Amino acid sequence: MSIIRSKRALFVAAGAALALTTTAACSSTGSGGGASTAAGGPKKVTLITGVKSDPFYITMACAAQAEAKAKGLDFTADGSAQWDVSVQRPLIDSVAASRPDGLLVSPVDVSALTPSLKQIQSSGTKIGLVDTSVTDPSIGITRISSDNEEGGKVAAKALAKEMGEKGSAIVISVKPGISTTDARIKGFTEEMANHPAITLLPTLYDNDQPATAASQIQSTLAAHPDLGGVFAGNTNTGQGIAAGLQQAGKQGTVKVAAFDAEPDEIAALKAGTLQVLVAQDPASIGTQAIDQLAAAFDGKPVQKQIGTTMVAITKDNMDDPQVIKYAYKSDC
Ligand code: T6T
Repeated sequence: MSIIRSKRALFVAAGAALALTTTAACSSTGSGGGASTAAGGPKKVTLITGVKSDPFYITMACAAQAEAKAKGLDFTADGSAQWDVSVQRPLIDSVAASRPDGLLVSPVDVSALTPSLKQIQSSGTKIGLVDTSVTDPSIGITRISSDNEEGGKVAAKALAKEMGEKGSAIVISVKPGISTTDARIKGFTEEMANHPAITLLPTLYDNDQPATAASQIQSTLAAHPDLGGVFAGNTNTGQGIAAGLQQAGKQGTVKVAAFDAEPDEIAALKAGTLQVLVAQDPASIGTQAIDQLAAAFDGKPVQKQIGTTMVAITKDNMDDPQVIKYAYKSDC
């Protein structure tokens, strides 16, 4: 077992299973029970995720719902139909009208939604930022996410090894201005600089559309026959790249490290089209977010920043129950 420590993460390599755990940036207690409103009813909590149909967010919402029930909170969840500010903003603004006691939200942009969130927060709703966040530090009583920069580094190290430390590689992700995927690209790019025989091509963005990612990987293959590796910034990108490589007959030849572990990515890993999945722990994000809101409702200390676990899943370790338990769900 080798342990690699980074500024916020303990990186534990056990065989091929790599687990990354991070600890809260500040220590505090806080997991109070659900409190009632002044009117005597249960506190109302709303969750708004990035994309409602995304297994990462479904897994998060299922866990948040279970924890909210255990804490006696009145919980509702919703999410955008697609990764788009103009779609998520009306959802967030409708929360303002309902004035919940707590709002958990994954903002699809680091700044465009801040005015709406500021207005909701100033009216007394306690906000928790889950997964993605915003650059304005005044928003949110708690921020809970994976250490995405470290996850990008994990992906780069694994991909360089899969590529035999040579050839061209490319990053395909969602769009600029998303806190999580931007951090992954930063970590990946910084780590790739330590692998000088690998040429990193300019990053491409697919707007979270698998079909776009599939077409992008095929045109990249046509322009760069020496393409040896791809980093997919999230689930839909991973799905699209797997499909594109299959269509080009390059599955298994071009190595892929992808973030996340939704069912299609797990199937692609089994089929050998994807080689490494950096799985997050969305269930822990959802559970801990509810716990922090409940603590706030009870007047107990709240942890401002919480980092959650990531695990690198490969064909060699995916039968290990301690690893595959991080696979995402498509329903509760
Ligand atoms: O990778 C996750 C999430 O962490 C990211 O912020 C957006 O994409 C996902 O939801 C996966 O599609």
